[in-house]
Amino acid sequence: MHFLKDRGFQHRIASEITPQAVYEERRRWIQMAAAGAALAAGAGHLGRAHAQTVTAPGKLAKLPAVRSAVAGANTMEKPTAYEDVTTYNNFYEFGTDKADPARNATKFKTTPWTVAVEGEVKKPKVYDLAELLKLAPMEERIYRMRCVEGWSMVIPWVGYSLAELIKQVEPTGNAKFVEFVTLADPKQMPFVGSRVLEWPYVEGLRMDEAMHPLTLLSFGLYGEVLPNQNGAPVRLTVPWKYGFKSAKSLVKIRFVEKQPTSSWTKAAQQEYGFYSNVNPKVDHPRWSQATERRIGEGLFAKRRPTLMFNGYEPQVGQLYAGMDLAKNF
Ligand SMILES: Nc1nc2c(c(=O)[nH]1)N[C@H]1C(S)=C(S)[C@@H](COP(=O)(O)O)O[C@H]1N2
Ligand SMILES: [Mo]
Repeated sequence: MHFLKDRGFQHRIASEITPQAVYEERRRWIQMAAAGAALAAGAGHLGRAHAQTVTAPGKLAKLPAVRSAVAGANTMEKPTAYEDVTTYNNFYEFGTDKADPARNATKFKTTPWTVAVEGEVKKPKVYDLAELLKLAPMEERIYRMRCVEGWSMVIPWVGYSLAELIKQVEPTGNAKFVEFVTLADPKQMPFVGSRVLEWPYVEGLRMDEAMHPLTLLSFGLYGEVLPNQNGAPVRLTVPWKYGFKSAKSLVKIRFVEKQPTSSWTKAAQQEYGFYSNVNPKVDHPRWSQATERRIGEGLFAKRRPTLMFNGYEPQVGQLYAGMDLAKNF
């Protein structure tokens, strides 16, 4: 794998992060050292571009990555605290309260793990997680994440473009859409079987959306492997669409001719469409989508304006040229 050496991270301090961030990080580091915290845990994060906020506690395996060169892949916005990213979750297989996934997924077994890639492809294959981990260089991507419920976060993911995997399996001319199927194991997931949604959780993308370099196959966040509650061991991250399109704990990726029906579309067709592009001008039938609450800013903080395509319009706008976005919501 293409791991960046610590020296590389040091270099990034000088070249890429703001003096304010450097200051904050140094102060945090001094405090940590003074408190007698294990330097081994802190030093690895010292040069991370986003380390001015909260770093991962270091309980999970490290997943080093190089900063992504993909256009638009690294917002300068402050990442949401690790604590919030890993305790305020939507992962209905483990419960419907935001705190449920972190509580109920502690024993979730993610090894062994395979992802079957099949359907309209010349080279279908069942990938072992180890194979997926080394299929392409790991990149860090700091994306905004906007949930359809009206809140948002900024999350530093680790992964690579889904396009890397798609190229390996060589889709046929009939492949027009990609369907993503996630694990549904009632033995491990207490809410699978409940009637909130149809299981397994299914999502889909149009082929050009799946091939877009911003569409990420994610294996980690904050420089470590994914916590179970965030969709370990591998999930999708589509930053310009509402969060529910980013299916967690993937077990199958299927190339198909017809537009797949998402679990959320099945549950409420008039509320959750296939595209689900973030759009401040197209409201949810039950609430406005014009603004959002940024998690971590507190309940009294001013709501932020929601950006067209979640701020990724320069990168993805042309995918929808000429489309009626109110109709194709
Ligand atoms: N399998 C599965 N994937 C899922 C969900 C889910 O309930 N089950 N929830 C979705 C929703 S609504 C959101 S907002 C994001 C949340 O991702 P996060 O908890 O890592 O922030 O995951 C998405 N992926
Ligand atoms: Mo969501």
